[in-house]
Amino acid sequence: MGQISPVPPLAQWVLEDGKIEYELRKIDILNGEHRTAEFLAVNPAGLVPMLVTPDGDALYEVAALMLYLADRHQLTDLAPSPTDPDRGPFLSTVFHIASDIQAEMKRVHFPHRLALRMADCAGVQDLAKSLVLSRLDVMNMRLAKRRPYVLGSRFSLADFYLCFWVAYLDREGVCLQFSSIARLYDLVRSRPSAPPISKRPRRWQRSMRR
Ligand SMILES: N[C@@H](CCC(=O)N[C@@H](CS)C(=O)NCC(=O)O)C(=O)O
Repeated sequence: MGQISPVPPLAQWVLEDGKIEYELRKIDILNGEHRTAEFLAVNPAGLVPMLVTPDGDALYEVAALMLYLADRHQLTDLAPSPTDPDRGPFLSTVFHIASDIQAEMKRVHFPHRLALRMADCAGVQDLAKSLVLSRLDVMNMRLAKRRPYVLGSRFSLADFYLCFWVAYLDREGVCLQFSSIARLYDLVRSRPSAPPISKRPRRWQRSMRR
């Protein structure tokens, strides 16, 4: 699984953290490798990352990959088990990040996919940005109540997932506005097996200042 873009390191981090054996195959989306007949035959959605399981299933959607790996390998330090009372808040956060934060960020990066005319791109991007910020605001309020991690005193992959996107967007801009997210970010970075969250190359960053 894998390719040269930001989303794959999320699943790869779970593989590394869980010491799960895997083989990485790079798919170059800049050269359209995710649209070749060979790739589409395995994953008709044409998206990376994709994980081919030992049973031969081709899975996609990075949040699903992380949950699948954590559950299958019983990585309860990363994801509370189905009978754990923390499972509900954990799933709710992961799904919120996947569907309401990450998806909106894709619009920040690729506004032309939604705009009918080039002139509308700036408006699409501004709207997506303000939606991301309002959702980060909610996340910040939740973290202020149940702190410092998403699940209170316990780290989980939901923290890593959120911080990954904060770093990817504009870490300084987001942390200046949301103090509980800033605290979480520092904690996640200082963990002994610190996940690979870092400032993205400038060409990928988008300012998130209001
Ligand atoms: N919802 C998917 C989004 C995956 C996604 O957008 N991947 C990008 C690379 S980071 C991609 O495959 N882009 C190719 C395209 O959109 O054509 C997920 O969370 O895995």
